Amino acid sequence: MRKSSLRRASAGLAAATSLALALTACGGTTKEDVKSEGASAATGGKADPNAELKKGLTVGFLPKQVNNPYFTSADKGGEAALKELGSSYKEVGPSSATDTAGQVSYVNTLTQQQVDAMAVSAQDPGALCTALKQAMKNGIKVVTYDSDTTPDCRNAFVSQASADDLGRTEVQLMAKQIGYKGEIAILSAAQTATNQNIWIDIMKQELKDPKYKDIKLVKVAYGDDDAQKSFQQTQGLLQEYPNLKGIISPTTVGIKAAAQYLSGSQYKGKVKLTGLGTPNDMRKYVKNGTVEAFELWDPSKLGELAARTAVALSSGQITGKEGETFKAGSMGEYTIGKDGVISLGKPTVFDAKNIDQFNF
Ligand code: RAM
Repeated sequence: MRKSSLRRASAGLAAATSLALALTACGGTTKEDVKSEGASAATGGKADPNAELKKGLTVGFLPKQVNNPYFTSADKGGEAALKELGSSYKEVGPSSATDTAGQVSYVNTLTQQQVDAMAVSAQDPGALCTALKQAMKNGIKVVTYDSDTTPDCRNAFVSQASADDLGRTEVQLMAKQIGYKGEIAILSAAQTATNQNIWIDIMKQELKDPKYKDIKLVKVAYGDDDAQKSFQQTQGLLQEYPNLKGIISPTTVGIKAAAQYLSGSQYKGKVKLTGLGTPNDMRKYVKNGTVEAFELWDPSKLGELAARTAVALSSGQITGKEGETFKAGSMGEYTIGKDGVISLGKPTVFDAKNIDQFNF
């Protein structure tokens, strides 16, 4: 763990400890409740697949970053599902994707407000753990979505697509576009982001296949899901590596900023760009020849599935154990996989042929 993360984590620990004392002292939760909830927090006891879905619950959404259109779309999907299910939605969260301490205090706020469940996209795999465990001890169900913590810090993780699929397909898309030859770079989000870091690890594994022997990954840069920083990092990559053939940006903020930079530069159409973006952000860059193909899932479906998972957990239909199944309304039936992971499905690849069929 980096020093700053350590500092933040211990600040989080202190906050969560005093919160626990405050909660037990004010009588809302007794020590016995805390103990028994704590023992079953990770597994949540026994699932009853026939349990009725509860109404009147409150589910708090805590994205990595509130002013990111990707999360606006994801959380709207959560809000609509909760409305349909007769429960309430609220959203809190930091405006910067590198404000881990802020995320910790939002977890504590939701715990203090005694929400029934929270859906969290983690900026850092470990930093939120103490606060999330405290929430679970207080009977709150914790679902991570988009970006996970370690499995012991939540009941279930709603994943956008398998990390393996995402990491490998991004390399495959890039390799095709550059004819399996040349230097490439990655423009990521925050250096601590769980989701991006897993995808990057898988990209590196995929690149070990002999068919990519003429491709060289020269650098991983971090734009922190900040448009301006991502734009500058793209510019920096091209200055530092004049032979660069392509950039993979596994973040909606990064790919948009990189497309904007390339589109107005001499590199337009020559330096290839792929990764994860929304069709609405990328449409103009596909149409003007800056970008050939990129991919994503539907963020609103991810938010919807996170909300439905939170309600199923709070109703006791599932506990987060591998093999449990539940019906996610019109989305159909989902089965919980290894380590409590629920996968939304396969990503969609967008290009000039299909991009106009999508509006998100
Ligand atoms: C950004 C965020 C988010 C990621 C998408 C692809 O909006 O980093 O976590 O899933 O990109």
